[in-house]
Amino acid sequence: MKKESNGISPNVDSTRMAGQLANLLKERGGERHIVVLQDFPDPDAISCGFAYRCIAAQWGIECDLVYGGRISHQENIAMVNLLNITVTLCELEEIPPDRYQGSVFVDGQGTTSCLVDRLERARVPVLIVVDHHAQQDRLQPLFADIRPSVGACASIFVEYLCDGLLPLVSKTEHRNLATALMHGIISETGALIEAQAQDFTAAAYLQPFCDRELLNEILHQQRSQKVMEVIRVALENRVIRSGYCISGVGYLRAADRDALPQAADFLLTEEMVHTAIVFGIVLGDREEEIHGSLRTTKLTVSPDQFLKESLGKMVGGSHYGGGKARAGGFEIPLGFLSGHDDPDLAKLKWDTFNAKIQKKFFTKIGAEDE
Ligand SMILES: [Mn+2]
Repeated sequence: MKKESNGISPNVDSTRMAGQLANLLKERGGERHIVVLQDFPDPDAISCGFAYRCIAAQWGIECDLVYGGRISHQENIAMVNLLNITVTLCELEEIPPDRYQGSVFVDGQGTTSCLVDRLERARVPVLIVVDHHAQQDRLQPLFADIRPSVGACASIFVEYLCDGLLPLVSKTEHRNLATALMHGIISETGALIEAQAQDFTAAAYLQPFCDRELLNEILHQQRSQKVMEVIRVALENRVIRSGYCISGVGYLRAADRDALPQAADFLLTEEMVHTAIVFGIVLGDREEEIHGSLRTTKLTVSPDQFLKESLGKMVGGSHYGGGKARAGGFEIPLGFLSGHDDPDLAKLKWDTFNAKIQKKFFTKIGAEDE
């Protein structure tokens, strides 16, 4: 086993993965790839996309980091701006078939992106999937590295870096990359509390290259007034039963969607509360949807299972929600009921969905009539 200069020894298995990935990149040299991030990219996904772009550039591969929804969390906006990471919102209904020679999925397996169908219609081959969520079978990539045991997907990319795919040196781009990956690991693992051994190993490798001042600046963005307002409403509307705190916040703009997980994080800080769920109707570009966020500190609550069992499936067979350790989310399209209404009808619509969703969760918990 070879020893890196900083004392981190890569494991044999990951060295093999890095080798396979390098072979694939060599074959695909000079191409243009689309790196698909989830619709609402988080720091883990953004840093992985950035890492892939830097790695692939060595084989003359150009990459667009693309998402289909929105980047709304103040920390994520600060991250892409301060670390100079270009990410692109895909607004095209159809992706021109000759634009990309391959797609790459990081921190997801195609189930959290609205771009998958569009890429399939454009016949863009799926090249690579690197993820740390449970195995899903939506895509058939040429190269897959799926490791649910790792806390952050960013840690898998750090392994590739130190296994020789792109040894970091002291230059601005690498400083930004190391800082992005460190932010990805920290935010994905609840400030390292949920981190696994691989995540600490990765963080140790990044440490000499990471810019602490920049990281500090990213982590201490102040909340917008809108986010504060959503948190206030969430606090006011909350209902607590058996340790579950559930709150509907009504209508909110797509730009403020990220207020939902932030409100859930905040509600989770109350005494006796172990699980917080906050949801609202988000006015998207085309359609209204219910968006919700779940946060839990209880080991016996699996967000994925809880949301799937509480909310069930839509007509097409896919679930309304899912999650990972400690966190989850859900989206319910309003379909025919979507669209601007007069205030009375809008209120009626919200009241109905609010009551229905609360009932589903409280039934699941067995606390309907408290
Ligand atoms: Mn992740």
